[in-house]
Amino acid sequence: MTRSSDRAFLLLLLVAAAAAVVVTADSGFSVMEEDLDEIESVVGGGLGKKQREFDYFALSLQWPGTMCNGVKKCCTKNGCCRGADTPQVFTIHGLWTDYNDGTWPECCDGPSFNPKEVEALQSALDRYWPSYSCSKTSNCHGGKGTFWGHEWEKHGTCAKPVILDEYNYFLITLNLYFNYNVTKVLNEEGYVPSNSEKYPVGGIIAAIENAFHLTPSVICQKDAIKEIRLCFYKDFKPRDCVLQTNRMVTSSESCPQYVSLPEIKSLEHGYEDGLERSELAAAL
Ligand code: U2P
Repeated sequence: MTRSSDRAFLLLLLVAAAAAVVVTADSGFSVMEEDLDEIESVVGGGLGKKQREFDYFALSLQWPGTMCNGVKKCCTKNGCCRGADTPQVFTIHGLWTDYNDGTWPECCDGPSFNPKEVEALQSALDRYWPSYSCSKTSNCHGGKGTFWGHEWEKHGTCAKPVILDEYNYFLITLNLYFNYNVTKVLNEEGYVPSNSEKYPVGGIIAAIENAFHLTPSVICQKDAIKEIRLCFYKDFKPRDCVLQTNRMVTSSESCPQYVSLPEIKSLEHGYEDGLERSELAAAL
């Protein structure tokens, strides 16, 4: 698809998504928030246990500069390996359903991932929701499959009664992602990718708080930002993420006071064992 047809597609997507969010949020709101807490509504559990309805959404975004740091080998589906098209922005990890106590339901009752359901969103998903691995990801049924299938089955199936099907799970997630542009907010505040600068994590959190009126969760790998999570009520209004509990953010994922936002390397498909094809060609 060309850039301009891509833009037209995204515009259409946003219009459709806005409508979907309104419809879905309305139906979600036919039950009062307090009642939702009361109702031990069973959303089913692929793990064989009953799981009550979730409390809020977390949109988890990944930083490719950190995700691609340790990549040893490229393959076609790895988002790190797109050469000049390697993402230069935070990309989507998933839209998660969380409980206020820092735990979450997962693998709820629902259909397995069906790629046909999201064909209309394929171009946006490829670009903004890439996997950063060549390996297949575990699904909820004991097998392995795509990253998108993993996210839908593990988290999307638990989003009832707000999100009822796979297509809307992906559409609503893309819509939130486009409406809450973390990369733009950080860049405008001077938090730009760099392999030498360190930024105060408090400044990064404050920039997002000011822009979106929510307190995000920030996840690190050593001192590099790996993920930023934005949280939303069930009507998709912004809310603070729950204070990071041990289960949500293990000690190895918590950030130091000063963090980096590593530059994004553009690896080529032929990249293997630390040697890019272009480097290999130059060496011969
Ligand atoms: O943090 C490690 C993995 O735990 C899952 N997670 C974390 C926090 C949260 O609020 N909800 C949640 O599901 C994620 O699992 P994944 O979707 O990657 O399988 C997260 O990566």
